[in-house]
Formats: sequence, C-alpha cells, structure tokens
Amino acid sequence: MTYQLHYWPTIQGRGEFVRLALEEVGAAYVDVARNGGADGGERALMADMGDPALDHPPFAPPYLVDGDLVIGQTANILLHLGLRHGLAPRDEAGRLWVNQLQLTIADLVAEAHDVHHPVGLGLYYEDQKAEAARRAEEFRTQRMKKFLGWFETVLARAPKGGWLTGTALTYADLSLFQTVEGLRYAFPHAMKRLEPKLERVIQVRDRVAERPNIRAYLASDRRLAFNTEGIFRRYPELDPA
Ligand SMILES: N[C@@H](CCC(=O)N[C@@H](CS)C(=O)NCC(=O)O)C(=O)O
Repeated sequence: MTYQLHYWPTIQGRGEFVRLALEEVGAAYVDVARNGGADGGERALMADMGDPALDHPPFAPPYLVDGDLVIGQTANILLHLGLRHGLAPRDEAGRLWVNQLQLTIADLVAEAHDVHHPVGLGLYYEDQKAEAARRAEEFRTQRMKKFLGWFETVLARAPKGGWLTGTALTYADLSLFQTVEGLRYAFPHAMKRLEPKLERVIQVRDRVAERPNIRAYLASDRRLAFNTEGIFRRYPELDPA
C-alpha cells in the first residue's frame, strides 16, 4: 500500500512531521504535490481539498490518503501512522501521552508561525513587522524556554532510554528533532542561549539525526531546505545576537 501525502510542494512546514515518520519506517509514499510539478502540484492540492466527493474533507494540508481513509491534522496523521508502524505505544495511556506530546509540539509550531504573522495570516510579513518584532521578543525569551524546558523535564522524568517515552522511539521524538531544527534555523541566537540547559532535548535531536533512514532522507533531495515561506522563518531582525 502506497500512502499519498498531500502538502505544499515547496516548504517543509507541517508536512515535514509526517514525512519524517514515513521516512523513518521506510513506508512507500508519494509526496503528491511535489510530483505534480510546482504549479500543477499546488493546483491539485487545492482541487483535492474542494473535492465534493469527500465525506471527510481536510480543512488544510497536510493530509494523508491511506486507501479509503483521508486523514487531516498533523497529530491525527501521526496517531494513525504511529499505530500502523510501531512508532507509538500500543496501550491506551501510552498512546494518549504520545498524542499529548505531539499536540504540544503543534501548539509550539503554531506560535512559531504566529511570530511572523501576529496580525493576520492573509497579510504579508512586511505589513506586520512591528507587531512581529514584539511577538518575537516574547517568543524568544519566554515561550521557547517554556516549551523546550517542558520537553527537557519530560525527558528527565521518562524511564531510562533517552527517548521521550523511555526505550522506544516514537513519532514525538521525530517531531522534537524537527522542532529543534526549525528553531535553530529561525532563531539561531536564541537557541544558542537556551541549548546549554536542554541537554536531553539535544540528545534526542542528535539520536534522531543518526538513524539510518533519517540520515539518508536528510541527505536526499526529498528533504527541502528551510526557507522564508515556511513555518520556521529566519528573519534576522526577529532574532538579534
Ligand atoms: N492544525 C493543522 C493546521 C494545518 C495548517 O494550518 N496548514 C497550513 C499549512 S502548514 C495551511 O495550508 N493552512 C491553510 C489555512 O489555514 O487556510 C495541522 O496541524 O495539520
């Protein structure tokens, strides 16, 4: 069974959390919009979302097609893949916990996005730079520390093993890797200041990067580079030295 991942073709964005899970387990998947060519891909994505034949239309990408299932919401897609491919505990408490970790990452991701779009999604960054600067300061000095510090605490309290739930890798570990990468790209100075107190979080990041399938993926052209169209954006004025 080949999965179809539907996501914007030119950014890592939220789709990257799904790509990492698919790559880690070596799943067969097509990144549909990327394979339709730049314009064609985006058009197909929009057409799919408006498809009147869908009983469960996704609100926004990413969404995953798995046979008859069309699954939207990043955390929901990962819940599905995690169970299918052994990237999540099978017991209910464990499954809920990993979903909670992922939803917390989703909150962080939304806040990272809102740093450059604090006023409105439909406006350009250039039209909300002053508000973005205010939002960025709070994000850098308060929110990043609170979110990442919480993950550090979770790791300190987890059973031995180095992953968020102890000895077994879950999709939340892959997502924590992506979060650190995104924050390092967008806020390199703030991360430099925070990282000395995030030893365990950085260890998870490093261990994920060393996994053979992830290493191969990161070196491939399937891994898009971060850029200033995505969720994590490097605007030097939002991250002073
Ligand atoms: N909570 C959703 C958010 C999905 C989302 O905001 N997708 C963005 C791209 S990363 C999008 O294209 N949004 C269009 C819109 O909100 O109108 C998730 O985690 O998947």
